[in-house]
Amino acid sequence: MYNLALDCTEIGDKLMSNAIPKILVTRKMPDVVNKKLMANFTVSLNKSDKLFTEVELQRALKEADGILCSVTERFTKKILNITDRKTKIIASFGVGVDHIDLKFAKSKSIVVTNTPGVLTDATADLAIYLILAATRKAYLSEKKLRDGEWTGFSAVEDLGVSLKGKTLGIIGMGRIGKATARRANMALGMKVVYFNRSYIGSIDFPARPAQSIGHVMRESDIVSIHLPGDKGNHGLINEEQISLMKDNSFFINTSRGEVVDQKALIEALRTRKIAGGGLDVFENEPNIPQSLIDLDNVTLLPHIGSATKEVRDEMGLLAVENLISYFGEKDCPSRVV
Ligand code: 8YV
Repeated sequence: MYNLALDCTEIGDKLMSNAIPKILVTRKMPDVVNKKLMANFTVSLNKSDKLFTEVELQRALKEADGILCSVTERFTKKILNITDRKTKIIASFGVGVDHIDLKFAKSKSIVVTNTPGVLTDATADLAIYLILAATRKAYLSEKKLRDGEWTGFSAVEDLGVSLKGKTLGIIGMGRIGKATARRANMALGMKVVYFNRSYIGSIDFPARPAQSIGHVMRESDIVSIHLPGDKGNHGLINEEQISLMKDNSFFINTSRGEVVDQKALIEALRTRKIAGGGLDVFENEPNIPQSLIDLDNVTLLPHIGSATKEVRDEMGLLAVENLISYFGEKDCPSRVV
């Protein structure tokens, strides 16, 4: 029987059959997801939601046929490279798979799946929220009110900037980049300029491609980052790129903290080189430098891009669908490698 160090092992309906694959779930999941898992597999849940140590992750790889993980579990080469590994599939809860060494997983024939599509709208909604929060000085204004420093209406203090007619620069015009741009254009009346490494054919709203990231940085009133967190993208938005931004412009990131030189960004915000920002992702989460916390011209959120009840259910169900397909010897709906 399943015997992991965690405090909860739950066994699905079909425990007694040896043929039922064993799935280990690294984080607490929505009820509907647990139910579907237990109807199909022998399941080990993590009810306390305690993070796995490296040793526990390796033990999981030795004991489970499949693992349902989240962004908090780092499947590095070191972790994956064990001789007696049983796990054949890692179904990740989320679209970004930068926490898994895909190249190594592939070389060991470990299948990796993700959950694209279902979180696009929620993440784009949050990018728009951050654009509005940054440009309307939401954090500063709310802080003033809560600190009892609001003395009443002023026609001239703490003014933000209007979005209509301003240019939103999208870096990474994938699903979420497009959904953010569409909202900005159609709902807020913004112009859109974007950079994407590969050619984007069909865009059903006005959007102008730029030649390079630098062009987007230069031309935009608001820059919004939608790049995958692959190693090749780490630090791509560096000091030089940030220095190209317009004075009084704003910086938004809902993708991965690692794609931005966080120190350079903090400096640009601190010196008011740029007017403000909105960040849902950070380098080395959940550690946030005090120098960023101290700034009042940036809204900071704890990686909640996909955090709605509906979307988290859908993400989990898609992860389970991937597992069911894999063990049913069918094509997984969203296989990465
Ligand atoms: C998830 C995300 O919440 O999907 C992603 O890549 O960053 C988030 O929306 C996270 O990955 C949970 O594992």
